[in-house]
Amino acid sequence: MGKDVILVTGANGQIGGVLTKALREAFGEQRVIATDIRKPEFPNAPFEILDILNKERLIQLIQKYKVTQIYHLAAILSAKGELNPQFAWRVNMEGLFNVLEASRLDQIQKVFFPSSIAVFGAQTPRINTPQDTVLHPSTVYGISKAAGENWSQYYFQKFGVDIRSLRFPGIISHENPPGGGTTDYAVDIYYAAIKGETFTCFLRDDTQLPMMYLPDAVRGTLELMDAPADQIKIRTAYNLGAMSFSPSEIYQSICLHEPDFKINYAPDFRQQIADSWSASVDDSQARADWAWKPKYNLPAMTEDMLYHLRKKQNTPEQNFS
Ligand code: NAD
Ligand code: AKB
Repeated sequence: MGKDVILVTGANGQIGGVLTKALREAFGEQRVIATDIRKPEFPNAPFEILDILNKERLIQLIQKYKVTQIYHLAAILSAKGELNPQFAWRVNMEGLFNVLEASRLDQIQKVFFPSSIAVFGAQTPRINTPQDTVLHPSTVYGISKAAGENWSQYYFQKFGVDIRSLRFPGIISHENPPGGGTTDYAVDIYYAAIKGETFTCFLRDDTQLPMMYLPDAVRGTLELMDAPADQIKIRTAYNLGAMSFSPSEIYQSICLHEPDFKINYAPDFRQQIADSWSASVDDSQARADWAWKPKYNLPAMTEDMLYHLRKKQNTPEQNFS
């Protein structure tokens, strides 16, 4: 992997924490500069405070560390974004512009920008959503991701910035907590099961959504970024699938391990957001172009999540909440 130096924005988030670890294993600890607006709980390898709205500081860090690649994860997610739409738009769009412009000016070799199933909307075919389809998102988060996909393609076509992107489904992980999305229930439900609490789900029992276990999302990101540039045929963002399930189905998969676990349903404003998204996606283009293949289905993920959360619960120094 040569002399690449990677800067990660939003590195303390649900995906950022684990992706940064994986990048450090691949490129070397000192070659991956984690950045975020807030300090990590346990700072170790290179970390810098960076508000992505501060373009001068971004450029300063790129020059200080001689950065060659950027993984731009900092964003405000769907549910949190609806609470303050103008702020979410500013962080998501101005933040992306700062990364794109800094990448163009400083000749960054590769950029990763995660998109989301939030780009889809009520007019999008809900089952097996095609790669090329109607994008009329209903949230400010989805609008910012759809615009971001097109800006990414623009910077690739116009300026040759090698920016690559995936439409992540809802991500589930036992490590860093999720940051304010519509799919967060699918993480919270495992914590409730382990703590022996009744879980109140903010989505209806039959709400099918595309989901993915974080190890698959991290591997997919590394594989996309490692693929030869001429294999990357989609310069907006690739659909990426792994599994689809409803709250009732994830509940049943947990009950196979925790038979006394109880759930009830109290749908809130997030139901409308979920109803506007896909139930499943067609990711055949990612499979064809750079050999994408998920490893985890719902039963395998449930077994692994419960194993890791039980271990965390039994380790006193771990913050289990
Ligand atoms: P998260 O909310 O857990 O983490 C985002 C991080 O960005 C946080 O650590 C936060 O402190 C940081 N941040 C917020 N504002 C910032 C600013 N102004 N400057 C710098 N940092 C700032 O999100 P995540 O789940 O880790 O998602 C990472 C990326 O992946 C996002 O772009 C998100 O849209 C995308 N994505 C996530 C999911 C998912 O299910 N987690 C699904 C699809 C796409
Ligand atoms: C959210 O629910 O906002 C995210 C996403 C699917 O982008 N998890």
